[in-house]
Amino acid sequence: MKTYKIVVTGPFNAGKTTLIKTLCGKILESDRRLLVETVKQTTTVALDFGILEIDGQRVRIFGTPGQRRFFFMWRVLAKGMDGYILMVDSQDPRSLLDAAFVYDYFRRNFPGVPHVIAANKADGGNMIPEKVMRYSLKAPPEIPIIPTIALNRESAVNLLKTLLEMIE
Ligand SMILES: Nc1nc2c(ncn2[C@@H]2O[C@H](COP(=O)(O)OP(=O)(O)O)[C@@H](O)[C@H]2O)c(=O)[nH]1
Ligand SMILES: [Mg+2]
Repeated sequence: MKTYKIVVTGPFNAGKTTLIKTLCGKILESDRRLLVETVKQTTTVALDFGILEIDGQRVRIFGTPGQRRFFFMWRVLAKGMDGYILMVDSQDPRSLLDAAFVYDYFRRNFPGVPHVIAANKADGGNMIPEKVMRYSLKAPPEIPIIPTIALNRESAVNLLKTLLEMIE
């Protein structure tokens, strides 16, 4: 059986842990309580890990921590990856700068690795327009920006399948 290593990255609160839970069901997670109360009470500090089978292929998924102070983990997790997903909260324009920082890091350090951008929380009313997202992230035209609902299995699977097709 063919096995893929996929990394899910992006800023704090974008929906990375949610996506991996939706795809894999049970996952190993490392969320810890935040010392300060923000939009959510816990955050991923080391990694998320889940595994699933899709169309006869095995996919191992690693989620990175979002906060910059844990960014030394990014390189560790990215080693040997076949592709990655950049998760962006399409309802939160303030997170675009952080998303651009993460994306820039990945493109610089892992050039040529296939990837897609998930415009997550597409179930909300006020999505950042695709053009604005592409411009802010400096995403090349050939990189798909896919409206995604990480809470929804069909949407999550569609996102992953799009990426796997780019790898083959
Ligand atoms: N409405 C909506 N909320 C989402 C979606 N995906 C994630 N969330 C919520 O966004 C918050 C952050 O998700 P989480 O997976 O912890 O983000 P992470 O920091 O990137 O791992 C949580 O409250 C999720 O329930 C989505 O597709 N739609
Ligand atoms: Mg997380």
